[in-house]
Amino acid sequence: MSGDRDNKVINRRRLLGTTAAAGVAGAAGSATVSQLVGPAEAQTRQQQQARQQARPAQQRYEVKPGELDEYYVFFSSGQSGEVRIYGLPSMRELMRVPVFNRDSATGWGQTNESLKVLTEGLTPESKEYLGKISQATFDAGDLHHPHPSFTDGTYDGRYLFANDKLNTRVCRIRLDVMKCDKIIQLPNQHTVHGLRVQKYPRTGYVFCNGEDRVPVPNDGRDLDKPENYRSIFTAVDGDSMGVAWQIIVDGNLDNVDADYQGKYAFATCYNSEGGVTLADMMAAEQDWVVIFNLKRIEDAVKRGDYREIGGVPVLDGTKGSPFTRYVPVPNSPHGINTAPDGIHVVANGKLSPTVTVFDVRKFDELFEDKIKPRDTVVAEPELGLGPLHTAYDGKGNAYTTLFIDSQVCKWNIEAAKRAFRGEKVNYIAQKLDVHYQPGHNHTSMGQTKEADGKWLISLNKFSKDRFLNVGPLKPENDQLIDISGDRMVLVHDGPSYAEPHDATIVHRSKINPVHAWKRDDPFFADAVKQAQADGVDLMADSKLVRDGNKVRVYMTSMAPQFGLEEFRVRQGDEVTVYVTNIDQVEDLTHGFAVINYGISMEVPPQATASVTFMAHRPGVHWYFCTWFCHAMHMEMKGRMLVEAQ
Ligand code: CUK
Ligand code: CUA
Repeated sequence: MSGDRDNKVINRRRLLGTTAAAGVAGAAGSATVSQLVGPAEAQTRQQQQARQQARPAQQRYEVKPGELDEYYVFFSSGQSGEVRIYGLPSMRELMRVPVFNRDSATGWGQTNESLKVLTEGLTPESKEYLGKISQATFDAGDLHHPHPSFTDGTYDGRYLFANDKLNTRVCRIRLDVMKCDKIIQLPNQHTVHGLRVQKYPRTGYVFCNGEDRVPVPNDGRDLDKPENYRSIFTAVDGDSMGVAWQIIVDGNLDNVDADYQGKYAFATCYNSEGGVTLADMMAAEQDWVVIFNLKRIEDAVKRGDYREIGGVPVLDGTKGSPFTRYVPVPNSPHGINTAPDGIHVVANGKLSPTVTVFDVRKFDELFEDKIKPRDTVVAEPELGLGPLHTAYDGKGNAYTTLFIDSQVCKWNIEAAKRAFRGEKVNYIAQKLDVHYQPGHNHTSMGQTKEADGKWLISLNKFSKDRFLNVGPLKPENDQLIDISGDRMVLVHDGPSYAEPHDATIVHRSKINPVHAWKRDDPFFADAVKQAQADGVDLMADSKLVRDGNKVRVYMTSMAPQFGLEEFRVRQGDEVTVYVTNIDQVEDLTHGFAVINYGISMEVPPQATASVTFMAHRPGVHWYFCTWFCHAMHMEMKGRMLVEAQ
């Protein structure tokens, strides 16, 4: 047993550099690295690298003190459960938006306002489970894919949507205040992995890939009958944040994207085998991309041509259905990305060194059964080992991450199509080493029709030796690459905490956040309503309202003073504290925290925040401001006096 375990402890570099490569090369038909890149290129790679290092960037990437970045980057944080906002090209972290995590600074997961967002969209099954373990909500998540809303093929600055792979949730972040305002947990589906939004005419739909296959409903039936497991694709309505429809498919869904015509969504599928072990899932030589016909699905939903399961309409999109088409592609595809030309869609091979290029204009004929599924494929270039995701510059070039080769491959779509038709042409423009093992990559505005071809970031899963050693757990490495010239030039290494999967680079002209909250904001409307009922003017009054053993404490905050310097409650009271920040000054955030009660929350300018807790411990408990707001910030405090009962 222990010997067995020892055998499994494999050096990471070896695992990634040798074992995985051998496995993949095997799956790809025994191609070696030199076969893939050509012996000449393998030989000159070192010289090339030296040249790459020496080559100057075409664009300025230093952002001097006091200067502003040209782009926002919305990074996911994987198992940290939050969204992070960076500036590009500086790669400075500007803000974190807590979503599926519990956040100490802001009180996300503790304040009444955040708990409403975190609980109202849970399924009845989850609410029951959480009740049994005395938890209000899940306090962990796995956020992979952050994507802003579109109007007419480009970002409109309204929302950002993201998935939670851990608890099958989808969130919406308001880009005016950079806070999450809606979370929905999807019924029937088991995890949400791939997530992209409708690009045209607008978002519209948020497309959510169910990755794992389970019995539907998943209530204890068919445990040992994997052949009865199903995976589900969901379209969420981005305006109402409700489920518009779901559709059952064959195979595990991985990533998804949508067209620029508003007609189709498409997802990569692996495990066409329907296996439940690694060996089973890798058995077949081919998996597929599944294409969803939105119009046909919508018509069926209108006709009532569906089953209602878990309170939502569920359609059957398995093989042979009118709603879907399955296009065979090499084993275990991963990312799928629509090009800004509105025509090409690339599915990335992962276990195959190839990517598969589709022409969306052929999908109409495919659904009319005038052509075969593979007739929609217009190129299948061989790029290198472990292609995972592809980004675009809007000039006809594509940039594909090669996980195992630790490279980004720049290639030309038209040239790849010519090669596919049998011409002898070299479609690979350049391979750039990245450090190390890239997953997603993203170009500036590259996911829109306004791709500008300026910057590329490579989100690398390993940093290894690129930073000072911080112990066994190391940061990821998000690298910035200048793509404005003929050649890619690496300009910046950016360490990041666990674990960005995906990112979106949005030009700053698209986003216009406010500086202070508006008093009529729906985010704290419940507090405003309660205050009205209690005859309290939140902007002026500080007082305590007793309602049996429930106590509502209202106070203003204005640097450096809370509206109340003390309040008195009885042991066992349920206390709700509402703090309203009446400061008008930009960036003047206060906080409210209670010592030895674990209570802490942010109160930004012109906002009201509230928190409810039990006054269990008698005695003197100081509350204080957590945000350094004034020269007298240390004195911004008061006493909660809890009388023993
Ligand atoms: S996935 Cu992580 S590298 Cu969740 Cu988009 Cu491809
Ligand atoms: Cu208010 Cu510090």
